[in-house]
Amino acid sequence: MNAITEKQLQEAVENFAFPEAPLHIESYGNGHINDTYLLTFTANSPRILQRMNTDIFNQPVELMENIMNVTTYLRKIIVENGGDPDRETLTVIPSKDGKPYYKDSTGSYWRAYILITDATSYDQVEKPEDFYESAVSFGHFQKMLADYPADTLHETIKGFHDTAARFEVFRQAVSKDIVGRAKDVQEEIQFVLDREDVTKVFGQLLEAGELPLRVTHNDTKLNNIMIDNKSGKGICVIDLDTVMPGLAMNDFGDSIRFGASTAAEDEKDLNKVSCNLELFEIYVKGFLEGCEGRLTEKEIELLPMGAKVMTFECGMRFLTDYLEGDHYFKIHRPEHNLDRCRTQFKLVKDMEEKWEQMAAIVRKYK
Ligand code: ADP
Ligand code: GN1
Ligand code: MG
Repeated sequence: MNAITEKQLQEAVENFAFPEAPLHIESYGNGHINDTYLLTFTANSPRILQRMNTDIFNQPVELMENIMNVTTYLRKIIVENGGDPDRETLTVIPSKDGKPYYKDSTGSYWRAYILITDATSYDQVEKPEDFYESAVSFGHFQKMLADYPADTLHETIKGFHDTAARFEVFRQAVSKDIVGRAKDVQEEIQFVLDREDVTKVFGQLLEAGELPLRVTHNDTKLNNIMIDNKSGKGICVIDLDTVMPGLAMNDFGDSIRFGASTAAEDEKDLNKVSCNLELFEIYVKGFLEGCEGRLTEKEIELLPMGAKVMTFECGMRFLTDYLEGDHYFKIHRPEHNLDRCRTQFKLVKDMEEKWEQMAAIVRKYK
């Protein structure tokens, strides 16, 4: 995506139905995909403004239709349960012409949300309790959407967690080698090639009818959940761009790859990176509680595989992006995607070594 100009940002701000002109606008959060701003006002509560990444989400109108439908559905359940829908799900602020997005004069798409205040989105686990709460919330999110009409959802990114298809894209990136980086990352490339079988596990089970497709979040990293500052509870699941039919194990697994790691996703010192089994166990417990008994025995048994597949897939995606010249994930230094890829592969290796222990932990909660 092009850099956002001041004029473009102003145009977007002026075209949403905000109660007054913002006092202050700043870049916000650590997401890898959208351009996020925090807007503060004199007499009103803050708002989030985002330029959507249409290189990645190339059907922004359909995407916003998904978000409107899913949040309307969730609001109803939250109200029935006596909750506060403005804090417990995303609230879309319409544009001045009544749409859930604004298309600016350069063709960029924008959207705005109520900011969930007095809550934090964490980039790393600071307290195990927060990780537990995130697990309950992501499990509960899936449970709340269990009866959502999945066939009405647009597929916002085709084959988002089709790991085998992503493996083919990776192979292409290696063979094209458009920025000439392949020679420097042979070890990482070999790491992927050695594990082709990992990319096929879920696809084969799905085809054999052994796994249910559910409405899942598909991007369950810790910073996509707001933890209430006072109660410590997981208050709101955010970043709903990839809510689509998917696999329960992948939602579990993506949380593990990010939150059960002992280091940041982009840590350069790999000695610091491992999968913390205490955090793994905490997440298993919380996620299964949140799902309220809805997962099948097979799904539960495959939770460790979800962790491995999602970590492997993410590492492979970072490496693919590095080989393709860093066009997908936002980077903040030249080798950022390579550093991220290496932490993921270190985690995969660590999970391979801890495989029996991970399986034994899951068996305790079956
Ligand atoms: P990306 O797809 O780039 O990750 P997100 O929608 O996750 O975009 O937003 C990036 C970050 O902005 C989040 O991790 C969170 O910190 C913050 N954020 C986004 N929406 C809200 C919201 N409604 N309330 C509070 N914080 C938010
Ligand atoms: C992206 O949007 P964000 O930053 O929450 C990505 C995820 C990756 C993650 C890696 C739409 O998540 O799939 O797992 O980065 N989202 C998309 O940190 O590709
Ligand atoms: Mg996000």
